Amino acid sequence: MTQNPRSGGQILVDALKVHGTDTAFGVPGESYLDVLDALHESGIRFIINRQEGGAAFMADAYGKMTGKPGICFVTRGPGATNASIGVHTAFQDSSPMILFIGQVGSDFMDREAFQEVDYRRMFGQMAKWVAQIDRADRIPEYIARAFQVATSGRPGPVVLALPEDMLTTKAAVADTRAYLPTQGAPSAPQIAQLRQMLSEAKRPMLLLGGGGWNDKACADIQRFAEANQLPVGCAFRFQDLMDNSHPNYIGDVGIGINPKLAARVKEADVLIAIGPRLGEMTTSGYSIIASPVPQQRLVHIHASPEELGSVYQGELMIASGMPQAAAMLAAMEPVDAGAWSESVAQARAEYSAWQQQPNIFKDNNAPLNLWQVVQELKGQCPADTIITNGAGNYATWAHRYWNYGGMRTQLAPTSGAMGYSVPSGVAAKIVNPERTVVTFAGDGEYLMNGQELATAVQYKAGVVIIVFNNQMFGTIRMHQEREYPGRVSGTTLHNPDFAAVARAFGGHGEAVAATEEFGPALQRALAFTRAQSLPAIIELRYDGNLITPGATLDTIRKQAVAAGK
Ligand SMILES: Cc1ncc(C[n+]2csc(CCOP(=O)(O)OP(=O)(O)O)c2C)c(N)n1
Ligand SMILES: [Mg+2]
Repeated sequence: MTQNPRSGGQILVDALKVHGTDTAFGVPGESYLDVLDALHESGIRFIINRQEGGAAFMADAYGKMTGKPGICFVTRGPGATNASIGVHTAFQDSSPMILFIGQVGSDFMDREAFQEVDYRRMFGQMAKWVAQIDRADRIPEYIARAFQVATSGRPGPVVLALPEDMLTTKAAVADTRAYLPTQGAPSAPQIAQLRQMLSEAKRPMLLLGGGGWNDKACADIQRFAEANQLPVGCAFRFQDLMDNSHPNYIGDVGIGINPKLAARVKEADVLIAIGPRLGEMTTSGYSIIASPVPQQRLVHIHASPEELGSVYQGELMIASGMPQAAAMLAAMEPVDAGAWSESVAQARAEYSAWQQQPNIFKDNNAPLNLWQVVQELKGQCPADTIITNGAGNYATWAHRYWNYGGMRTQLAPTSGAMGYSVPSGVAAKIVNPERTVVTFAGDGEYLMNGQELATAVQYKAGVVIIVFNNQMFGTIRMHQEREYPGRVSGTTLHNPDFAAVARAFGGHGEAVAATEEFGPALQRALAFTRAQSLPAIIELRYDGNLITPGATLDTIRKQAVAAGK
């Protein structure tokens, strides 16, 4: 097939269209003007962000929601360094993503020219693949490979640098075919072995997590759990892989885990982990599952053969995509679940008890009860509401007390990156304009990417943002009181009026300081976001002493002093 000569930028945008790209995120730069020109009238929606960190987080969220690579364009040096937090998050979260970076021209390269960075070295450990496209006639090949790598096996980020002169060079080159993500699948003998192990179990448990899931895979796993009456836990920040209202769902295996659930994981005789890496947060610091040889008979199913056996020596390790494994497990002949079927209801009751009002509110008579706030959200928001958050103690109120409605109702960084909440919330609303999206943000966390409120207004993303204002970097303060009681250092914040900030950006803003004010404020915020397709902030002003559901700062400090700290 002969092709008319096209510029590098045009070849690149045409390639994106071949692979089904409908949306891209980014911040412009003079380094990739030819791509910007090709995007003009391309049919691809280019969401312009206010900071590259926000753009890269949005691309990560897009990848999580759609399974297609989130596309992000940034400029060299400063743009790329800003975007790096999103690349790291996409790597840790196993989200498909492609970051394109405008690079200095080949005529100036390797002189540390203006804003020049060698991205292969910079992103070496953070991305699945980093490359620079030096010839316009090879763009289709590189783009096809980028999509292939980002989505195959364990999904993750790819970084491609685009030298400026390469983008303006014309080449006559044909487009490729659309990419075809490839995944492994369990073999029949592996499923037979899994079934055999399950049939020998007395206290089996299923643990779901990781990237690469879709609706069908979640539905298949639910059928497998039902047929074998298995209790199901979800790994840290993958709590939406099973509808939390399902009778077999027994809680999230993450930070601040229900001790009864931790005991169940620890004492399981056969643990079937489907998808999670079994990282530090999911294993309570490698304690509830021992490394390298777990005490449980571990079946570990993961998309990447490199992951399997690297931290945990499973008795059975299967390299498989999630849809492939889930389909085969759904079709597996069920085992006799007589030995454990009664314990599922018991585990579920423990989960329900864990979601009841914590004592700190009963004991403190706090004017603003954060547990009640979540109950109010449950009352007013639909079950398929998407909840987003970043890092900080405030996230506990979502993780522990909200019931996630299934795939994909949670967007939260397993990388623990602050600043994820607002961009992911805005991206969720852009991708799903018909869904309700509620973002949980800390007062520290909000201001790491709160500028993306402007993006929400520009693209009419009616997300409701709840800012938990405790006037501190609370998580760090909590650790501080535990290790250095009473010596507050570097964790106090003086904040703006967040509700006024929202109004200044063109949204709706209210501050709430008492429990009974929250319900009506939420009603107004939801009505505003739905009617106007614009964002709203509800700022919660509350007593910073209420640092976690389990303990106040005062208690933590007293315990530390008593322990001789
Ligand atoms: C980008 C980034 N910087 C720093 C940290 C370390 N860190 C974790 S939680 C936290 C404080 C979060 O404060 P805030 O958002 O106000 O939430 P709170 O804990 O007060 O509820 C910090 C500084 C991080 N996880 N990510
Ligand atoms: Mg805070």
